[in-house]
Amino acid sequence: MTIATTKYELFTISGAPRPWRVALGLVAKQLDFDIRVLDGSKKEQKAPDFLALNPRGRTPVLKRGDFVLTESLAILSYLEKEHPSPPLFGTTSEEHARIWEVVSEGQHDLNDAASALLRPLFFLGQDDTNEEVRRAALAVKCELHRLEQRLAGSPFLVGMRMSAADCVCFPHVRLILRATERFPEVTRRLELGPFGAVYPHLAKWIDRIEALPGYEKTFPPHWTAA
Ligand SMILES: N[C@@H](CCC(=O)N[C@@H](CS)C(=O)NCC(=O)O)C(=O)O
Repeated sequence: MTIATTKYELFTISGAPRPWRVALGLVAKQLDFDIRVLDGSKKEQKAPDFLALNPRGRTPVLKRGDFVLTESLAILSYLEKEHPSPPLFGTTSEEHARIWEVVSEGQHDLNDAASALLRPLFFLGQDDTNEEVRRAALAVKCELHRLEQRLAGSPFLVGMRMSAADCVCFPHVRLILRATERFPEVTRRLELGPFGAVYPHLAKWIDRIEALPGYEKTFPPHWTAA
């Protein structure tokens, strides 16, 4: 089979940050793709037909014909090789390295900080009276402050153009914004909101990415249904 002409299929779970990274990469590269949303509450990612694609039972999975790939960063890297323009990993060595620097921070520091805050807020019904929530909010503020400083000097996290750094960090930041929308009082007491007032550059960056043609396809369906 010639996979070059076959449309991409992206398997995701609504609101899950790692598959959202890939969806943004596909949108940034203006690639056509079908999105297959698995129901995490029904554990569809652990069903036999999905385990046949990814034995770890996780999303994202990108499928193109017979070619199946897991791991968000590997998929972004694959898309870059397949479709070099527009680039997601820069054009110079310095830019390439800087993008990887922010990608790595997003993958580890931002991801860990955001998960530690969002899990208790969204899934455990906790609030700012909880010591762990307050500690997690401090780590999140530290990460958001770093990103805010970057965006004070350029429209995207690394330079003038959307890169893999934006694809990786955006979903985590958008989920934090979602928390400030869902829990305005709690997040205000945690000094994370109102988001646009506390993080004006991040808010404009979110608007910039949300204005990309095709962005709406990446948006978690259950957020619009709610
Ligand atoms: N290192 C993987 C992590 C993938 C991952 O943890 N995916 C989550 C969604 S963000 C998932 O599918 N979780 C479902 C589960 O573990 O059952 C990547 O970057 O793609």
